Amino acid sequence: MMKMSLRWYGKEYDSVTLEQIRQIPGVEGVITTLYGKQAGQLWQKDEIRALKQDVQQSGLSIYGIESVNVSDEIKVGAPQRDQDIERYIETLKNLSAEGIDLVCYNFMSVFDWTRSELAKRRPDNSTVLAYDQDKVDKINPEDMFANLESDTNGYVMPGWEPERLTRIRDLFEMYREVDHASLFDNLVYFLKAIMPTCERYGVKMALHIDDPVWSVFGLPRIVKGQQDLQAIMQAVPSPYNGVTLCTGSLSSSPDNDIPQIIRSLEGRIHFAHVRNTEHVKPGVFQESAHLSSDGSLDMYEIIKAFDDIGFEGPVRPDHGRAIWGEVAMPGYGLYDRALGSQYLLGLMEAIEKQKSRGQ
Ligand code: DNO
Repeated sequence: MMKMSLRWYGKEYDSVTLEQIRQIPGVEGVITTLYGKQAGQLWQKDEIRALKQDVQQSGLSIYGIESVNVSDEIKVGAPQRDQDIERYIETLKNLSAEGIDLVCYNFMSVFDWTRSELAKRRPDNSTVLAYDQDKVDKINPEDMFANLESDTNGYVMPGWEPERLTRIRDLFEMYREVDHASLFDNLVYFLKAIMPTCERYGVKMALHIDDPVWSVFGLPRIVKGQQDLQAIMQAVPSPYNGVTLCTGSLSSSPDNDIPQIIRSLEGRIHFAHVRNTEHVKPGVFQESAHLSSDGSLDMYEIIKAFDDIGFEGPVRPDHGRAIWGEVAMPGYGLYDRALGSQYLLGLMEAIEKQKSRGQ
C-alpha cells in the first residue's frame, strides 16, 4: 500500500510544525524542500543533512523532495542550460548521499499552478482555491501578485515568488519562441541528461501534472493528460523517468479519466497528490474537501486504481480548505489536510481488506 505523508515547507516558513504532523495517525513521513533555493542553485550536502536531521528529530522521515525546481533556462533551452543541468545532477547526487530517492518537479512555463481566487467561500463557509478562466483572462500577468496578495495570509505562493514577479516581463520574453514542441524537446533533453545519474544513484524523478491542464496566458503546457504523459514516458523510457500523479490538477478538465490514466502509468508513478475538486463548467473549478461527495471525483475509484497497479510510493493529501479559523498558506493548513489523510487511509484500509477477503 501507499505511504501517507504530508507536505511540510520547513521550520522557518510553515505554520504547521513537524510535531503536529507526527500526531496525524498513519503519517510517518514528510515531503519537503529547501525553501528559498532558487531554481538552478546547487543544494549542498550539509544543507540537506540539516533538513533531514530536523525531520528525523521529530520521529518522521523525508519521503521525497517537492520540488527541486527546474530553471527557466532549462525549460526554454537557453545556452546556459547545460550548466544548470550539471548543478541539478550534483544536487541529485547530494540528495542520494543523504538517502533521498524521490524528486518531484514541474515543467510549467513561467508560473507554477495558477488560480484566480485563493479564498473562495464554500457553502459550509470554509474557503478554498478556485479557478475561473474569465477572471484569469482579465488579469495582466504582471499584476498577478498584486491581485492575489491580499489573500495569501502573508505567504508566497509557489512559482509566484516576488523575485520572479519583478522580472515577469523578461520571463515572458524568454518564452516568446517556445511552443509546445520545443518545450517538449527541452524536457526530453533535460531528462536524457539526468537519467544516467538517476539510474546510477537510484533517484526517481516525478514530473507534476500542469495545473490547470491547458495553456494559461498563452504559454505552452505539455503535461495535461494521458496522451502527453505517454509521449513523455515513451520518449525517455527509463523507469526513473516517472510522474507525480496529481488528481486535482488532472481534474481541472473532466475529459481526464483519472483511474484510467493511473492504470496506463503502471510502474511510472512515483508519487501521488490526491485531492478533490468541484467542476463547475468548462474552465471553472473550485477545490473541495477530499471526500468524494464534496467534489466531482470518485476517490474510491482513484485509490482502487493506485492499488490495482501496485503503487507503493508516497502519497499526500493535497490542498485543503481553510477551516476552523486556521491561518495558513492557502491550501496548506493542517486541519483539512489531516482530515483528508484520514479519509484516504480509510479508503486504503477498506480496499486492502476487501482484497485479502477475495471480494
Ligand atoms: C501545488 C503543488 C505544485 C507542485 C509543483 C511541483 O500545490 O502541487 O506547486 O509542488 O508544481 O514542482
